[in-house]
Amino acid sequence: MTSLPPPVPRGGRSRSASKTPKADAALALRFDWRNIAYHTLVSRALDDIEETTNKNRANVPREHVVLYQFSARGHDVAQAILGSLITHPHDGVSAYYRSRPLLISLGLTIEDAFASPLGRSGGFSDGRDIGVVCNLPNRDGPVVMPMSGDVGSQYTPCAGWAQAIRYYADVLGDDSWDGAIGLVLGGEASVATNGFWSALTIATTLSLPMLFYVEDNGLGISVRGDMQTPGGDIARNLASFANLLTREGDGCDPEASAALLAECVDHVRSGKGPALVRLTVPRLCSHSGPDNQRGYRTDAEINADAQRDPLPRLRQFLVPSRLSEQEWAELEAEVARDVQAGLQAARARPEPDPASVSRWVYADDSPGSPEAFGGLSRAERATLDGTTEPVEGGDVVRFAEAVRRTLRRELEVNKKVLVFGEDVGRKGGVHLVTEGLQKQFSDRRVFDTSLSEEGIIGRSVGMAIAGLMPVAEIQFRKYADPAAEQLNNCGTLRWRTANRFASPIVVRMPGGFGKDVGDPWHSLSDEVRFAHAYGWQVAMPSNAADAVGLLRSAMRGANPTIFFEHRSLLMTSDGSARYPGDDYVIPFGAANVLRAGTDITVVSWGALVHRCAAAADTFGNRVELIDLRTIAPWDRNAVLESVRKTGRCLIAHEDNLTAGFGAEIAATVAKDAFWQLDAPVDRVAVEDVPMPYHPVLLDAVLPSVELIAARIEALLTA
Ligand SMILES: Cc1ncc(C[n+]2csc(CCOP(=O)(O)OP(=O)(O)O)c2C)c(N)n1
Repeated sequence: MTSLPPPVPRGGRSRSASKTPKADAALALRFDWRNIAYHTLVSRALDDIEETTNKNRANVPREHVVLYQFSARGHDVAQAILGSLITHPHDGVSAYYRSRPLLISLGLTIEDAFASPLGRSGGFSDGRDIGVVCNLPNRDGPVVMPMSGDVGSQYTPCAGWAQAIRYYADVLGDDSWDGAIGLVLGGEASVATNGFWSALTIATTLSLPMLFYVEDNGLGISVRGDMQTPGGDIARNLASFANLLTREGDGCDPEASAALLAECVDHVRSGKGPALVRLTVPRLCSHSGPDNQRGYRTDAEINADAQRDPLPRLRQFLVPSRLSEQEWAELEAEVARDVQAGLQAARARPEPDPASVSRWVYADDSPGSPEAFGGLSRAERATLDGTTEPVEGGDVVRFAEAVRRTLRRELEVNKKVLVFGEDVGRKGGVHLVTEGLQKQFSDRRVFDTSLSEEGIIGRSVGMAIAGLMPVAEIQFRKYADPAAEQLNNCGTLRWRTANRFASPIVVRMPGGFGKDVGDPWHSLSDEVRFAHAYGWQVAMPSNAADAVGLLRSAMRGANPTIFFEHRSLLMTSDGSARYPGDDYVIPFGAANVLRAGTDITVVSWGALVHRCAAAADTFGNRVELIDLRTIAPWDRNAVLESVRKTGRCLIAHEDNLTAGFGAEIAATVAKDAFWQLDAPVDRVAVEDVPMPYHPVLLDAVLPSVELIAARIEALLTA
């Protein structure tokens, strides 16, 4: 994106909101304080009950035990105030384990709030995730994206949501998104994480509508805040950050918190750019159920924090000037009734069904199966039907051209597609695969990103949850390392929310050896890592036609996909093929039998397929060569059927031998085709050495045509 609004002037020191009597009156009218008090009291009651029935207590029946408890005591009042400002139907929230008061104020039912920590069926995870790691899919109001257990990982998906707001409003012309914001919550320790800085860079460079809400209780489990940022005050430290409004104050003072939060939310909603607000709050509890605070907090410190409890201050602020004593008493009675009813309903829910535990790792589009929040809807996908029949007589294209044409076509037919990554926009990618696309589709749809892979993938997740189809490029396979956390969380997102949410994204990732060159950074393959991760589809096309079909399938699909672009195929004409057409699709998990043979099955994928084909040439029609095309899912049937016929199997890949994907195939063949085998299953692969630079070293580690042929020969004569 190039056309940013003018930067907010550097703000100098952050400050608290200044108040005038007029502002006070407007503020008083703006907040429904009874509601805020109700949500706070509900949150307190939940914490009270959970803390007194946790697993350390005797004589509580097992089925009434919260296995892992996180209290929000002390953080609750400010969150309830914040929640009352999150009112736009397209507001998107990314939160963490201490954010339950906010969720309650956004519509989380008391029953669900209880049932999930109790591990009961239904609710936001169907017993799969820690109770307070929650979410709130909401088609008519603010959405809380699925939380994650790893601190800091909440930030970049929120930046993605905020960028999606701008995309819907500015590019798709949907004015129902005008004025929406992304809100992210984090503790003060989370400001030390990569995710925080990555999101801050994205939000400030793109001037996104994003509010960072830092609740500073001074402790990250036991570590003090001045270890997370010098002096312990992130708002002060960021006061001179360009394009960022910073504010801070006392989160125990309801009136001051309300004024600060209203100012920040208004700033962000009005399109002036991101804001960060830091509120100090006490942690009136241990870090979590298993923590007893011994060793890092003295009784005096615990007592001093107890004096700062914001709940009595809220009562004092409201009674008698805004609520009478009697109204407060009625409110407490109402909360007690509602909480008891919610508790009973939660306890009456059955335990989750063990038979369902493996459901929802991937999308289930069978008729009647519920639709998740996120990704293209089924109806949208139905308008993008493709064909598995290639067109006749397409021109011969190189691998890179095939990918480019597919991206171009999908950008044309689906306005929700965005293509981005480092250098992807103006330059057209360091491999030039996206060359010309920005010119054709604008810098809002095809764009460069900041240099943060965590930011690229986390942002993609937030965009996908908001209903877009992000196609992210990781410049080289090795540079997916900094994004590992976001990639892993993306893959499990559907499963851990029991299909309430999904984030189908496509990650294009060049890797593997190049034409006569290699090195440990640009030539990593290591695809097995993604096959091992949950929830991902992994495509490893060996040629241009398969690249078209698989990439289109991924971009019209409902599951996140790693799309591997082999460097040697990008750099040579090895993978050239006839262009199979603008609507060509290949389903995942369908191998291609490249040549039929009688005596041995050779299984491969990616660029090594071409070396296997050359090796097979020496053996006439004795070799059956299978190009797997995708390793997650992989076509077991095609491999087993072939091996049962030939009686021999060699697997060839570029990834490490040890625990490479060949080991998975070998184990499957050894078990399920054992009685048909005439020789041991063999593998040829790189022998657990990083890719070297000099061509003679590269040749020494990569399986050569000659080596593959020798191993085929050995098996045939075994
Ligand atoms: C990436 C990661 N590292 C470590 C942890 C373990 N951990 C859980 S909470 C926490 C402290 C977080 O403190 P803060 O962000 O201030 O939030 P608070 O708990 O105080 O609300 C740590 C270290 C984690 N969950 N994720």
